Amino acid sequence: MTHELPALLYDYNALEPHIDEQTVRLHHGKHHAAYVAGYNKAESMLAEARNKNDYSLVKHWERELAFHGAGHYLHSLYWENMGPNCGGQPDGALLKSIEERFGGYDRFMAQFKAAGAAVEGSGWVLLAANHRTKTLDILTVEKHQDLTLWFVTPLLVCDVWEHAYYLKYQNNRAAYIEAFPQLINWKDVMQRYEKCR
Ligand code: MN3
Repeated sequence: MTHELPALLYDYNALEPHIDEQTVRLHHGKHHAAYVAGYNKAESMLAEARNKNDYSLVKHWERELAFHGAGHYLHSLYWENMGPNCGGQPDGALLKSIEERFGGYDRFMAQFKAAGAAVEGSGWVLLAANHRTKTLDILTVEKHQDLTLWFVTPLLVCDVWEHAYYLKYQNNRAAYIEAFPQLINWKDVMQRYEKCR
């Protein structure tokens, strides 16, 4: 299976002023595209290893598979869970679950922002549905794949790699995270939650 870079559902400048056009162009067209290419490469190299029955580099390609594959999926979700004229708060079943789990939307968002700001190095913060506990979790990820928990479905993700914010916010990751809620497409997040319930 060949993986492809998904088109954005909005213009490159649609996330202004919170995320600038140049950042979105580079982030989507260069960074995300590189993860898609890396994912395809890892899959083809593992297929070649099976054909040749030569697993001398299997550790390397399995690592590449996880890094680039997770990068591709997280970025795909990131573009979908943002949009122009968004923000506000969720409602319905998702809001109810957030309230039950975190003690209210404001407490949820406070933890989400703090967790994102605290990611060491490059990574992500996400809201996920946990299929074992039937509740929600806020998780942090280093790189695209480290520190993950199994049996979860990411619902909302925020990229906190420097390439997501450095052109506009420089080293001030907290300011980028502070602006992020104004871009959240809660309709998309709620649809994802409905699908996985
Ligand atoms: Mn990124």
